[in-house]
Amino acid sequence: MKNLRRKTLAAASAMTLAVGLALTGGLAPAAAAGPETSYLVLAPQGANTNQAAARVASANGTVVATYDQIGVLVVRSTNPNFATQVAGAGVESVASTAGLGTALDDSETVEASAADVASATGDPTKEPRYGEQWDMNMIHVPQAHAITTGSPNVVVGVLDSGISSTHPDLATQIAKDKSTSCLGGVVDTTEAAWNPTSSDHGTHVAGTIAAAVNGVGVTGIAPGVKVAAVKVVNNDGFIYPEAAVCGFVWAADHGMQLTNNSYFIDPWELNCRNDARQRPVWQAVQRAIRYSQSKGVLNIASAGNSNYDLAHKNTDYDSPNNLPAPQEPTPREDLNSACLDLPAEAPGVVTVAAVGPTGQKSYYSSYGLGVVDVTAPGGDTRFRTQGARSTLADGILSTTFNTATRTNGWGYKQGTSMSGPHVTGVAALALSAHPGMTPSALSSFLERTAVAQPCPAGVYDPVPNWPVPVPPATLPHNIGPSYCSGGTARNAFYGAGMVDAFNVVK
Ligand SMILES: [Ca+2]
Ligand SMILES: [Ca+2]
Repeated sequence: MKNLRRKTLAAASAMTLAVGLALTGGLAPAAAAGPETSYLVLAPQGANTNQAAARVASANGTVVATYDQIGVLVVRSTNPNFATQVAGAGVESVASTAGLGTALDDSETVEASAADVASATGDPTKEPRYGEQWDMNMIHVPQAHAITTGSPNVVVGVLDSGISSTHPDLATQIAKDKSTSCLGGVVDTTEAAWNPTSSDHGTHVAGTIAAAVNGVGVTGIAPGVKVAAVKVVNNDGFIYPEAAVCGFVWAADHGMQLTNNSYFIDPWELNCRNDARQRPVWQAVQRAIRYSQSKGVLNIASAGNSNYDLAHKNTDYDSPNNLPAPQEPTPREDLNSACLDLPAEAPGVVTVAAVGPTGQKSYYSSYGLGVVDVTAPGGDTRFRTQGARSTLADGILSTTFNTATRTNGWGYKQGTSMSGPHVTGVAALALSAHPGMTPSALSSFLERTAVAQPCPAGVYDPVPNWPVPVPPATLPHNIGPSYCSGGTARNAFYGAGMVDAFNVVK
């Protein structure tokens, strides 16, 4: 599973760190207390959390957040035996989340020069940097804006690393009263708490969805809607399950109709199917996702940047390179359906792959028949023209925030993290033009209006010998051949096709 090694390593380091802390804590001979650890405590589905809270107190835990809506408590405790002692009536399950943070797939930002300021015309194509926004032309954003730029009644939760509230292209676009940090599973609505600290990933995502048409910088897909920062990525770049739980519940309870999730928390890589300790954690996240859907939220998630077949990850083969297309690998029988990449693979979530400026699958985009629902521009800075080296301008230009110098700007990133917000922006336009659609109706509408795109024939390997013939071991983990299964109407690379901003509003 070489394609997944990087993330697995990141998660393993977090675990090592937790173990290291535990050992340090254990050195105090007289004290029974260990290091403070976060737990998710689940009450039985449908029950309130009163009984569970009482048990938490008796086991020397502190409830730091109560999610009665889904029967989940976020707890901290220094009691090394907390998980055992909290068990009992009113507690369905409990698990520590230590080591279960997943690293954000943060691609490098390449800063663009400062934007010129033009006069605000209301025409997105007159924004100073529009000439570099090939992605907006590809999904027909200017044509859509002739009909609507979106309604301020539509609020999109950006579950990410925060949004810069001082950015000239975003300051007017943020629903500040609905923005929060969810780090540690605990809501903190102060403006500083939901601004970016160590990553501008969320600022870039927010710009793609809703950067203003204001004569400065770039245009977003739906500049008439509002984005809310829901910070779930901690300062080390990890998304912990308790933050994701908090984020989904927050979005649901604050009238958001959409969330963008350009990350995934990935239990499968940690062998969750064999790990009883992890299962309650993922159950808590799944409860939160289901709850948000019940409150009318459509959640949109990126497929990942591992060039990996998500429909066959439960299979035994050393490498996709060994897979003779079109032969399909044999599924393993021990797949535990409770252990999926979340939220990308949770039922009802719109899962998004990525394409570059050619409209073909980005070299890094993960895929999977029945997993990928739609595709959208995410950039492809390597394989734009089937072998010619391309440029950084083949990434996605959006709003940035330099966390070292604390300055706002514009720059390029690429990834399914960037394609996801294109779908979210289109969904926001769709809801603006056709208010009141349920999440499932909106999801179907996005697929129905997408422009279907056939599979490339045979094995897809845009540049087999990029940039010169090199041993496979030295290639980046997400470069290599892949195989697209399925027909034109729906396939592994593009799902139902490329979302289209004009088709959803016309
Ligand atoms: Ca602008
Ligand atoms: Ca899906």
